[in-house]
Amino acid sequence: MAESIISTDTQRPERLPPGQKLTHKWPVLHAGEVPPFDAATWDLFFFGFVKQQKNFTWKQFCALPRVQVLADMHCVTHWSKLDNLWEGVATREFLKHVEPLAEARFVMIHCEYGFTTNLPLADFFSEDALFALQHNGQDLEPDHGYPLRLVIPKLYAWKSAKWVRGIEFMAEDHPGFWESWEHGGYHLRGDPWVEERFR
Ligand SMILES: Nc1nc2c(c(=O)[nH]1)N[C@H]1C(S)=C(S)[C@@H](COP(=O)(O)O)O[C@H]1N2
Ligand SMILES: [Mo]
Repeated sequence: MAESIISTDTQRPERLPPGQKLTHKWPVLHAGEVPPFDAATWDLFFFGFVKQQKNFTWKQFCALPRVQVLADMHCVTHWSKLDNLWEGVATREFLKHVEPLAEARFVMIHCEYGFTTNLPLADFFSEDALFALQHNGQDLEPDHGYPLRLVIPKLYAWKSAKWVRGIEFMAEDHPGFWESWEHGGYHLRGDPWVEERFR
């Protein structure tokens, strides 16, 4: 049985962060094309400021213990989708396999076709953060990140990177795709409760 985790934001009396509206549909939002998936060549690579870099094949990733996380999703474009049940592998699980160096304070998430997003290390290893394979009992749709996306419930949804392939541990913070000035200058952290929308 997968361990069950409830994201603490789902227990707030007011579920909607300031400036957000409820949606019951699930909008699709990303830059560029939906990538293909090939289980034979797919891998998930942990590198940068770690004691030893580590690579997981699809088979190795699928053998890891699972968690289920109930969480809300808040997009910076003002929609929120509540009560998502994600299933996958907790980011914390990887602390058993990868040892970040003392200097590591941020991560850069690397995805198919070069999409990136940056996060503080503490947010990446938040107790409700996971690499999700499923949403509400179904494998992710290609549009929503199949086979694997990151889910960081406590931050705006652009940090929940779809089609994730690599985690780079960094000593200093660097802007990812949406955080760069060319693509909108989104906030380096992105806490929806204090409207960290832009930097
Ligand atoms: N690889 C990738 N992941 C991404 C994005 C992207 O452009 N590329 N956009 C982000 C944004 S802006 C949002 S709001 C969420 C939306 O997830 P959804 O399409 O599953 O609703 O995905 C995030 N993950
Ligand atoms: Mo977004």
